[in-house]
Amino acid sequence: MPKMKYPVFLIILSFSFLYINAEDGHKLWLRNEYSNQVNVVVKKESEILDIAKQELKNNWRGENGAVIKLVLKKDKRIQDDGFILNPDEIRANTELGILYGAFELLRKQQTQQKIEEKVFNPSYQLRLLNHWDNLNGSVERGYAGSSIFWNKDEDDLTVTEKDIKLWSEYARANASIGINGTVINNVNASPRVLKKESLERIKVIADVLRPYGIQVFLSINFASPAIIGGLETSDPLNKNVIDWWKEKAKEIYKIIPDFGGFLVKASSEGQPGPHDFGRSHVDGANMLAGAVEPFGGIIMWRAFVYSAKEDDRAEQAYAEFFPFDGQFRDNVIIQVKNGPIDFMPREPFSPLFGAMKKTPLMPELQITQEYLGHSIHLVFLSTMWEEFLNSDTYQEGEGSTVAKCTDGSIFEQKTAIAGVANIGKDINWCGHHFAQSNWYAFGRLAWDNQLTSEQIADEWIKLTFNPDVKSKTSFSKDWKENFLKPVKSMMLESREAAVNYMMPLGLHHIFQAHHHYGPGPWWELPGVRKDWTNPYYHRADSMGVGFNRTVTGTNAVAQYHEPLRSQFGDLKSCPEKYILWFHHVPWDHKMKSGKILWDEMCYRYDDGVSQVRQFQVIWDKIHPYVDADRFEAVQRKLRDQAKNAQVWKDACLLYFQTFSKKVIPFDIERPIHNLDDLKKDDMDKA
Ligand code: BDP
Repeated sequence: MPKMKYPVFLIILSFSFLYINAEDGHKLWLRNEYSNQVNVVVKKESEILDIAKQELKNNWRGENGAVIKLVLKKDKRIQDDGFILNPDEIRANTELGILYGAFELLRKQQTQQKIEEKVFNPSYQLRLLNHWDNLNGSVERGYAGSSIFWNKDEDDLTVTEKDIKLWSEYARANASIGINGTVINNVNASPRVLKKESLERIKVIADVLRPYGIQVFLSINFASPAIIGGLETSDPLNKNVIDWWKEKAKEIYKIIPDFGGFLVKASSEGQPGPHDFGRSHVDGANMLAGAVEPFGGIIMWRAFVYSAKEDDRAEQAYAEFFPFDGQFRDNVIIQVKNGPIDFMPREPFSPLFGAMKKTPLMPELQITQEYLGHSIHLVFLSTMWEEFLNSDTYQEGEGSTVAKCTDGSIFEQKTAIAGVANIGKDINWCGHHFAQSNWYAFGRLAWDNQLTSEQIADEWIKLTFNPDVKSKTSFSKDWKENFLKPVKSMMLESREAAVNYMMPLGLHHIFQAHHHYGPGPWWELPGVRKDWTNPYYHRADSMGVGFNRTVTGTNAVAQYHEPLRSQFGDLKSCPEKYILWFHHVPWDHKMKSGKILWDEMCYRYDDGVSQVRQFQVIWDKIHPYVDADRFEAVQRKLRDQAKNAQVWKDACLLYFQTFSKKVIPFDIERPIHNLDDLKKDDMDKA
C-alpha cells in the first residue's frame, strides 16, 4: 500500500499544479497576487481614497515597509484628474487623480519600469465606453455573451449580488486604465430606458460605479416623448416636447445627481430624429442640451449618418455636419467615427476632424471587432487607432493631427473620446483573451493619445501573462526573449495581417452583409439601396477595381485639406494603403513594388494568410510559458482565424478574378475553395 501513495501524491500534485495555473481570464490585466508591506499616508478619508489605499496595500511591489504619501493639493502642472508620480508620493488635484496615480504606480511596479517624478495628465477629459447593450440583455455586435447591465427578460429589473460584484469588477478594471464614463445602452435605443423602473436600476449601477470615478450616461431614443411620454409629436421645437425633456432630465438628476448626459443616434439608419419633423441636427441637439444643461450634463450627438440621396456615403457626415459648425450649444459634442464610412479594417480618417473648428468633436472607435473577426480573430487594434490619431489633417498647418484636433491642443474645447465596448458576460469578458488587450489599449490611449502601440502591448502582455504573479521575481531573460518578444510582434502585426487577408489596398465594405464576419464582395440584392451593396464599394469591372473619389469621380477628396486633397486625389501620390479607396485602378497599373495591381492584390491576400499561420507557429512555441487553459483557448481561435483567412483570400481572389481575367501568380498557394460554394456558404459554415 505505501507504494501506492507516491504516485497518488504525484497525481494530486500535478492536478493542483494545473489547477493553480489554470486561468480563465476573468482577472484581466489585474492578476497581481503579491504584496510587500507599505504604509499609506493620507489625510482625508473618502470612498475613492480608501480604494486607492487598499489597491496600494494589496499590490505593493515596492520596497518592503516603504511609506507612500497621497497628497491632495492644487498644483498648476496637473490638469483635471491628472497626477504627479514620485517613488514615495502621489499628488493630485482630485481624489480620482490619486486613484489613477495609485494604479499607474502599481502598473509601473508590476511591469518593472522605473518610477521617477513625472506629471501625468489625461489627453481627453471624458474617456468613455459605449455599450451597445439592449434592454433584453442582448448586445448589438457583441461577441462575448450577454449584457453585463441588463437581464434577458426586459421586465426583470432586479439586481442581484452577482450583478453588483460584476459591476464593481468592471468599474475597477476601467478605473485602472483611466476610463471615467460609460454609456450603458445601445445607440439604437429603446425608449424604455427612460422609464422610471429602468432609472431605478440605472441608479444602482451608478452607485456601484461611482467610487471608481465612472460616470453613467444613457443613449436615448429621439422619439421618446411620443413613445413613452404620450405626446403627439417628438418635434424638437414643440413646447411640450421641450418641457418633456426638461422634466425627464430633472427626474434623472434627482435620482442620479452626477449623471453624465445623453448619447444620441438620430436621423440615422432608420432611427427617429429631427429630420422626421423637418428640423436639423442643431435643432435636435440644442434642444436636448438645454434640458441637461442646468445639471451640468452633455449631449453627445453622433455624426454617423448617411442617406440614399448622396452618391458617395463617404461624403455624407461631412456634408451634413460641416455647415452647422459653430451653431451647437456649448454642452454639445459631436461624436464622429474614426473613418468616413464605418469602422472598416482600414479607412482614412473622417475629414470632419479638424475641419469643424468651432464645434467640439470626439472620436468614436470600435473596440468590439464587428468588422475585424469578432471574438475569433486575434487583432490588436491599438495600431489602427495609433494610425488614426496620428493622421495629419493639415487643418491648422502641418502637424494638426487628429489627436491634436480633438484633445484640446489646437482648439480650446471640451474633450472626449469613446470606444464601443467588447464586453459581455463571458467569463473572460471579451470572448478572446487577446481582445482584452483592445479594451486595455483603448483606455490607455484615451488617457494618453501619444502612447505607442508597442508600449501598450508591452505593458499588457507583462500584466496579463506574467507567469509569476504570486512572488516578487523579475521577468526572466528567457521569458522576455521567448514569450514577450514574439507575442508582442504578433500583436503589433495582427491588424495589418487582417487588412491583408480581408481588404488590402483600400478595399472596404465587402463583408457578408449581415454578420459582417466573412467575405461577400459579390453581395447585392435587388431593391436594396445601392450604398448597402458591396459592388457599389469595390466597383470591380473588366478595367480595374476601386472607388473613384477624385475630381473625375465623386470628388470626396475635396473634403480633405491640402496637401491631402492633391495627394489622395492623384494616383501617383496616393498612399497605396488607400489606393482603392480613392481610385478606380486598372488591373495592369504598376505598383510601387513593380508588380501590377492584380498581382499585388494576390500577394497581399496571400501574405495575410501566411501571417496568421505564422501567428499559429508563434503561439505553439510559447506553450511552456502560459497556463494550459489560455494556451488552448487562443490556439483554437488561431486555427479558426487561419481557416477564415484562407476563405477570405479565396473568396476575394476568385471573385475579383472574374473581372481581371488574370492568373493568380504561380508562386503563391492555390485557392482551395470554389467560389460558388463560398457564395452559398456563410463563413461560419465554411
Ligand atoms: C454599424 C453597425 C450597427 C450600428 C451602427 C452605428 O453595424 O449595428 O448600429 O454601426 O454605429 O456599423 O450606429
